Amino acid sequence: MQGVVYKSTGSWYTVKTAEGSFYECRIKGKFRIKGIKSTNPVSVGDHVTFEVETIGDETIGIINAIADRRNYIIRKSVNLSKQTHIIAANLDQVFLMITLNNPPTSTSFIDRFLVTAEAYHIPTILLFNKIDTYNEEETDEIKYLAALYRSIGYTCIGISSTTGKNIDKVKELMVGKTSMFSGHSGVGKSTLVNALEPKLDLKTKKISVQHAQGQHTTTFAEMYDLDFDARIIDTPGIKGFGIVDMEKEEIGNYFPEFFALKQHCKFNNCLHIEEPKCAIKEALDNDEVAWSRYRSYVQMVNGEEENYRTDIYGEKK
Ligand SMILES: Nc1nc2c(ncn2[C@@H]2O[C@H](COP(=O)(O)OP(=O)(O)O)[C@@H](O)[C@H]2O)c(=O)[nH]1
Ligand SMILES: [Mg+2]
Ligand SMILES: [Zn+2]
Repeated sequence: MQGVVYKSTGSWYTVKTAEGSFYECRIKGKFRIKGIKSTNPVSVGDHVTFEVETIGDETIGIINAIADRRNYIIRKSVNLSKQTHIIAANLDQVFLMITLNNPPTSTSFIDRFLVTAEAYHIPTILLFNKIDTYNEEETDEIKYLAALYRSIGYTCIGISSTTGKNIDKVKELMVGKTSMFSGHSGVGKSTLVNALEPKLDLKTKKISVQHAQGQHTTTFAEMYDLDFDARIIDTPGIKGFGIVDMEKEEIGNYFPEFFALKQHCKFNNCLHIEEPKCAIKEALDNDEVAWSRYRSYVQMVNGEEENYRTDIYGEKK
């Protein structure tokens, strides 16, 4: 039989078939997936093949194959440096929720997130939440940001999860797809999901599983069906995609507006920092590339952490 993994607790996997039945499954033997050293071979969102076995009056599934992943997101395992934990697979899109204040979301955080999403090949939509709370100046700042990210090619929507403003637009984008909501704690992810489907009443509780060694706890993702033909993956306690290892030279490729220009740089290995005749720096001087974006880029190339808030023009605040 075939199905999609909706939940995993490390040793058991809940798999839903196309007919809509759920099976509790285990894995047969040890899986090795090419190129990934992962603590969990199967993750939420995986398409798997399994055989049904009946032991006594208990029916369980034995997973024997995983389909190739369209994409996946990982984070480093807490204890083992080289190992990674696959959080979720086969996402159609991620919604990054942003608020100006309560809590503040910096452009540096947004850009880091977008770069990682580009690297993982996951389309991102920016949701500027809590628009019911902003004064005129703050509304202008949101409009500026939305225009900036739209010009790069990202869909941006101003919403209010509490008043319901533009929630229908979010719904429309979700139909037929598997989505994930990300953003800092407090931006309104749970409130939005509850607004999308009140009866789901998303379990905000953490699904924590204590590992056998008792060294640390791990939180697992879970997939939910919404009644307008949409699925969401909830990742308790994980605000973004975690870390991804990237070569310096690679980072610029994940800034779409830089990538579009880089063929015009004099040097084809241009890092857009010190090099002469750099198309990105020229565009920056002509206000065709945003300073905040360039600043985020330089921070990433230099391996700096996002540790202070910048305003929309990239000035320290
Ligand atoms: N005014 C206003 N408050 C909101 C909105 N969305 C969420 N909140 C509030 O922000 C707080 C955090 O929301 P929550 O959904 O728990 O955030 P999460 O941590 O991202 O899941 C709660 O007090 C919500 O009521 C909004 O659009 N407008
Ligand atoms: Mg929440
Ligand atoms: Zn350049």
